[in-house]
Amino acid sequence: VSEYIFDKIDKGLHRLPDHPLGILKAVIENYFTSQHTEKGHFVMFDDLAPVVTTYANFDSVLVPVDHVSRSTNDTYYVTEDTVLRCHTSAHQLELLKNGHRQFLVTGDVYRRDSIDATHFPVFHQVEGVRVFEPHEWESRNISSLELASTELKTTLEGLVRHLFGDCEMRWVDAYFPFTEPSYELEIFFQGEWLEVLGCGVMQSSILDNASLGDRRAWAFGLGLERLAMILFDIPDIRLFWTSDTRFSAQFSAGMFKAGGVGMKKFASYSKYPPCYKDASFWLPDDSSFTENTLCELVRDAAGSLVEEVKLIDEFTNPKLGRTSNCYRFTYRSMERSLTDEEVNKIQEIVRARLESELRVTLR
Ligand code: FA5
Ligand code: MG
Repeated sequence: VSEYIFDKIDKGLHRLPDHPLGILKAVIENYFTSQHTEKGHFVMFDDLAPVVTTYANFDSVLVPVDHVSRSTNDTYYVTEDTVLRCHTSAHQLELLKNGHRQFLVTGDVYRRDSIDATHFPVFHQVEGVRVFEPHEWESRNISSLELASTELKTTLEGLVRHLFGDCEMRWVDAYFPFTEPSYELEIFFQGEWLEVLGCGVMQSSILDNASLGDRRAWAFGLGLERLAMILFDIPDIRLFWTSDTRFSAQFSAGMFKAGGVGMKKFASYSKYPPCYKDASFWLPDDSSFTENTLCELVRDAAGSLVEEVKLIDEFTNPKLGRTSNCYRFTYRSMERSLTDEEVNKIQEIVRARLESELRVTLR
């Protein structure tokens, strides 16, 4: 785990009442508090520790032993059998076993991922779980699966309407090892469909493991940053980490208005100019090079000054049997203009580490 990531642990942005993530979390919790079920209110958790066992993060939610998400290319390992959780689903089984039947878990999660305006290696999720009793579907004369999936979609569509009023959204069939059927919800934002949550009907074997074999449950996991970007019109995910008061002064607890009607959006202060740097290199002959590793290296060298890392050209020389990649790095500060010297220095470090750590041959 790099210094840059390590430094983010325990920042607890979602527990700051005047931070956009804290504001949105409170709105979501209030929405679920208003959903009275026969079991009463949802129970809220927001300070479960982010270091979890590989059992909790993967096995407890049925992630196969050979699944890519387990690799060090995707997940930050702390020790051989502990990781920085890559999703809040890591807490599902433990909380069910502790007797909870409907709950939300909000927390920071960690992933090695690509770099652009909607991806960041540390982000926040809200997990929701609700368990149904046999009489709830029997009394309605429908199957347990139908009850859980219908209720799931209604609840989440209700949440989206509560947040945004009328907005363009669509359900997409998805796959998660821990739910069946599974869906993702996308919302139209900045000219593109943005995936905001994954959800589904919980696999029976998870309920079995919690001694709840005769019940049904739904679960969802939403990305708090993505929803906050839409709600407040925040253009770049790095802004959540800024200490610039031109950002923080625009947010306060209680500013949310239902459906977003009449709510003040974020007024972007002027964007500073970007600085582009390209690097072309031959990949090493083994298949050790990955984009995630590259992004991790750049994030470590540039911190939040890197805005995007993008593959712009790739070709294989058939005679040499070697592949060349050209990546474009976009550097831009959210707070100030960067100097040429500063960017050149970062890029020099990136280039040197590309050769020494990722063993590419710069062209
Ligand atoms: C999951 O993490 C599942 N655990 C969600 C789930 C829970 C499904 C319960 C079913 C039942 P996924 O990897 O798609 O799924 O991430 C969920 C959400 O997190 C995404 O929809 C997105 O909103 C957000 N997200 C994912 N990666 C990033 C990232 N790098 N930066 C910011 N947000 C992200
Ligand atoms: Mg997804």
